[in-house]
Amino acid sequence: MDSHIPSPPTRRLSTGERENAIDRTIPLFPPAVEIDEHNYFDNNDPPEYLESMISGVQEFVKFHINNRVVLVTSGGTTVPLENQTVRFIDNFSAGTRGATSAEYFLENGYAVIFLHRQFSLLPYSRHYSHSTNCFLDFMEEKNGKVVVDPKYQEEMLSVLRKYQAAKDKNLLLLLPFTTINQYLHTLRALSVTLQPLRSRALFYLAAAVSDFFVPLHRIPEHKIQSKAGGNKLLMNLDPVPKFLHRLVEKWAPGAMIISFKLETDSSILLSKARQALERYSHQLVIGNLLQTRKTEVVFVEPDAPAHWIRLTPGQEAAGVDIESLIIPAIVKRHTVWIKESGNSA
Ligand code: PAZ
Repeated sequence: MDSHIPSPPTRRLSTGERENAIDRTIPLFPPAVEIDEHNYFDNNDPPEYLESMISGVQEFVKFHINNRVVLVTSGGTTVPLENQTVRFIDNFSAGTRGATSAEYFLENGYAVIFLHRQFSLLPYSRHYSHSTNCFLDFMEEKNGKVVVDPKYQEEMLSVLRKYQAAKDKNLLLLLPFTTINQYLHTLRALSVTLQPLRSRALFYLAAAVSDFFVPLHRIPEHKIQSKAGGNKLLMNLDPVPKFLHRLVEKWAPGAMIISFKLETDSSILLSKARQALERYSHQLVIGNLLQTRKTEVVFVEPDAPAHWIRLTPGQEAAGVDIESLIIPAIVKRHTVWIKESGNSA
């Protein structure tokens, strides 16, 4: 054995002790109330582009005033650690759930506002843009020109037609976010803008939203420096206010609201989903586990037993999207919601 190999550092690195991890048994933060809303939005500036983004949304809502419109949120929010951001904390989500769901909502006659993490997967282009699905692999050279490989012609034509139809009929509005602050400001402004649609508006909140953040007044302007001696970086994060109840009660009264609950421990999924439903008083929580999210989800709604939606092994092997089962089940519920509210469409 080589006696010159230095012994592993023992003091400077975290030992990863379990007692330092976030305790998942502690009760959830209380839902945000009016004062929390003021505190957050008065002290964390809106993104500069928000006004012009919202005027685009107003046009879209006017255009679809008699149609069903779904707001799909997708991808993870970031928490910047510096104002001129080099480092940030991220939330897991590739955007597959959101992008795939948006396609099935379009197929079911909805206009879609797609509020997504910038550079995450988008409806239609998702089929060809992921690193495991590079668009170049679908191309070939023929007589000095780039053409689609005949093997993929049929599939690509079908995707292209749906994409073009969504564009031509002005059915898809893409709005990006990156940080938790951009997401929250945009979500609030959007919700208010969708109010004229009343119960025809559907919120499908699939984005993975940060639970902790650094408030504006504590974010350093420049890149955090590491010092000689390898000091630890201690982070002091505030809880992100839970605005879902404000959304249900104040920002989007009358709309149907669906949130997602992601867990990794199957023994707590159902209770966490039920807890969220009771706390925020919305219409549906869709629970999913990180490990199985592409093959099973559970619907948790008021006064009903939990309802699992699962792909059969045959559907899984055939590459069926679970969203092709989720969205029709939601459309049915939304139809009832609209009828019961006395609205049409
Ligand atoms: O984007 P993706 O398909 O990789 O993941 C989707 C998901 C698991 C983030 C989504 O289904 C979800 O559960 N969103 C809510 C996450 C949360 O509990 O905050």
